[in-house]
Amino acid sequence: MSTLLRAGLGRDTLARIAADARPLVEPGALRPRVLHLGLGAFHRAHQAVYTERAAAAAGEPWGIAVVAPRSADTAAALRAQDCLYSVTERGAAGSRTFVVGSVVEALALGPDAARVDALLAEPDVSVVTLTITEKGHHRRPDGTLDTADPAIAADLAAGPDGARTVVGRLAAGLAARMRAGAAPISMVSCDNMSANGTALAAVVRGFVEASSWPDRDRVLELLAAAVTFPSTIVDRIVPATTDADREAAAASLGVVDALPVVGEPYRQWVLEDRFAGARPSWERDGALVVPDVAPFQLTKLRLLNGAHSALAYLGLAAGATTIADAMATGWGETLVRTLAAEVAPTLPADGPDPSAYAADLVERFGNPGIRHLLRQIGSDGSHKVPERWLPVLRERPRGIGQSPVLELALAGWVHATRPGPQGQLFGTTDPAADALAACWRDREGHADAVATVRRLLDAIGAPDLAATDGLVTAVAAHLPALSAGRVEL
Ligand code: CS2
Repeated sequence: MSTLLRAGLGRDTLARIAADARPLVEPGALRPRVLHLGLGAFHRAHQAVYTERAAAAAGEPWGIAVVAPRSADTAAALRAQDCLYSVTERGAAGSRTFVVGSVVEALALGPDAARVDALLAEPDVSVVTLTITEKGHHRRPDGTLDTADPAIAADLAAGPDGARTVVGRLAAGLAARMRAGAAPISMVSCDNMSANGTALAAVVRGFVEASSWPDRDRVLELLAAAVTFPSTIVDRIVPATTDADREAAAASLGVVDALPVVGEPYRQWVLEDRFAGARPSWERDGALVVPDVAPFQLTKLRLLNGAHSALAYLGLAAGATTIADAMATGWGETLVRTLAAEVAPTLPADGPDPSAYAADLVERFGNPGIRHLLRQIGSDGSHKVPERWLPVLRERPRGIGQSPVLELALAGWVHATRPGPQGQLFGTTDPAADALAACWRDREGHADAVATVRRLLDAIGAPDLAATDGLVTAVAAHLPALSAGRVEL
């Protein structure tokens, strides 16, 4: 049946869906007790699933109010479906589609600012989760809030009611909650950054410090006493949804879902045990709540995300389109395994075993049901590369050829920042694209490979690595082969 003839997903059409594909909770019985910022596919396939299952297992009414930082359209589309949407898990053994019912309210940060503030002030809301991406933090390379960033500067100038960034809105909303003496609250970062809780705390506190609020010192004290920022590791491969995914979800459900998500069957969530108040019992759905997440966090960032970025830039240079394509080349699997061996000495000894982790990655990245575009992973490199590769390069010996896999990967990124006909080469996007493009020319308009590599490293906050002769020489030496589409591992 064509999608034109099918009814849309909503509470009144749930009965048409197979019983084992319906939500595990009764959406009408839930209250918004978690506020989530960042309405992307990842949240819908990850935290929202854990929260639904935790609520169902515990019989507690944990609903989520989701906030789209930019796209009012996504929030409206979700509202049009009574906040219901489907997840399709695709693995080697086939696929399964089911509807998730934990989202109870969908808002857009700009138009719905007053409602977001009201939720932040609500004592019953004791958890905020966030997937706002690395760039959504507006950090300087040293981790402090970039008050010169135009969006942050505008929020600081606008005052508490006018904040449009997540960081500004959160700072203002938390300040109001604290002033009103409402209950403590936990801010749970779910972005791919090391010590992500600490990173989020730094920018929220930084916003309050930079504000002109007369009571800002008092607000800072109250935040320190009543707001916690646990670090977490989230993991699930969830590519951007395509039209084909929408068709497949409709065919499976029998109703049209405008916002389906597709992901691998695997998922993991490790949370630091530092909560200020009540939270869903996510561990009832397999989440791990541990005293220290660092061993898991560094392993995941440096091995999974690090390998993802390396496959993205090298794969694009070699003409591949998806992660599975890159894995099917002669070098893909070797890259994942040798990168893990290179990174292993920089990982905490009490984390997962790096070579076993790499073996799992080979299988996950090769999943034939998942079309994860290299262009998507390669975007925002100026924010991802400093998290995924640069700390490893700093911790390893610095001589030429000392980190051969990361030198090659870095050359892949350098190559991808080259200005192309539409922005960056290969169509990757980056908020720093113009600054990166400018690194390809010196003041006289000449391009010298070693100098370009130095300027690019400088531009992403790594002057120390830019000054490391062995590294920049090795990276520059890979560029001619990459320009010819060859990955020489
Ligand atoms: C990816 C991640 O887009 C990217 O940069 O590396 O989104 C990755 O798929 C997830 O972190 C997997 O958990």
